[in-house]
Amino acid sequence: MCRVPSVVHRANAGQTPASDQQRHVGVRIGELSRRVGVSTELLRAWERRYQLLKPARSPKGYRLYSTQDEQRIRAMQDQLARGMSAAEAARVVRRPGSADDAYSVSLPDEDPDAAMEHYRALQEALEAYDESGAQLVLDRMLRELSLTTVLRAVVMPYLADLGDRWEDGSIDVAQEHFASNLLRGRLAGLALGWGQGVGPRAVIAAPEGELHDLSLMVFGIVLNRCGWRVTFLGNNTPISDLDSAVRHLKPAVVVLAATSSLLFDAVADELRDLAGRVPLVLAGAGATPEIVAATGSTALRGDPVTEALGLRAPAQPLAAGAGS
Ligand code: B12
Repeated sequence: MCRVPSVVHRANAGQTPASDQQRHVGVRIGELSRRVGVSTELLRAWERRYQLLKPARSPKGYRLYSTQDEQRIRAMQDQLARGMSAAEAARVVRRPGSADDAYSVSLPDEDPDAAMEHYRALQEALEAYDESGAQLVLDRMLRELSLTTVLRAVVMPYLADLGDRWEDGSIDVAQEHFASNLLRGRLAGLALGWGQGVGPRAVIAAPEGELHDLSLMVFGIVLNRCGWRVTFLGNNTPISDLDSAVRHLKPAVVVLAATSSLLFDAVADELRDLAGRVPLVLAGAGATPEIVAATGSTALRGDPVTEALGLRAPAQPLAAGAGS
């Protein structure tokens, strides 16, 4: 399922479109809208008029949108940017073997019912501050589902929902902190030894001011399972210190993630300089097309698991001077 061939970019060719059966626990429309930068009204219109989205239902009847829904919207945005009408774009995106596939990595073992059951058990334990209960659910999940399914179909949607419910006041900061810290501990366990091996090295970090690093950890864990060596600098990394690490380690790629483009903007000159010496990839909601163009970097627009499965190592050695 992993790809580690020639150049740093999305691996699109030869992937199978994900079927409806492979769809999994998802996010609500507000979170989907935030991720893709499309209003909820427009998303509803695309769902209604073009059947672009195929949400599942939560036990309470909320529509839950999957990674594949998110990918279809991104493909739709690409088609619209090429000047197509919405109806034409939707037709292209829905067509088998189309642009939609370029954003899909099928995870055939993703079983929506199994994932949903684990998701509910995890949510119940975490939000009751039941540490041992939550650890047992995670143990069971890791025995019964693949790692990519646990991360992509349970942990990430759970984190997104946690944020939604924190925002609307249905859980408080204490519950959010308890849950995200417990999950962070488990991710740290899964990450053990990710710097070892003989594969290409990726340096992954979040820029100064960014405290969110769980998505980067998920990305690094899957990347390592795909044969990469991962050097994780974590959140709030000053750009000068990132630069020192890059000179020392001479990685094949540097991946930076941020929730806001302002954090990339603040170090845009330094990022442009870095991108001249090493393949630089920006990710997360902060990786806007503007900052990507301004810094000469590339972007990963999908979720951390899908993107880690598709990341390719560069064909060229580092530019002269990268390690000096
Ligand atoms: C846990 C959490 C925290 C923890 C972080 C702990 C940690 N070590 O990471 C703490 C408590 C520190 C925190 C702090 C804050 N948080 Co917070 N947090 C979250 C929460 C619940 C989960 C974050 C997470 O890991 N998500 C999992 C990732 C996978 O999902 P995602 O971030 O949506 O990313 C998607 C894409 O952008 C992409 N992606 C993201 N990163 C990467 C990286 C790579 C490599 C790739 C390929 C893709 C990728 O993949 C995802 C799926 O498509 C989110 C809710 C949410 N929706 O995510 C809020 C959330 C991110 N936080 C939010 C806010 C507002 C804050 C605070 C400002 C709160 C405050 N008032 O203090 C601070 C900001 C601190 C700072 N300076 O950074 C908002 C951000 C809104 C915005 N657009 O900016 C969110 C969305 C909550 C909400 N619904 O309002 N937070």
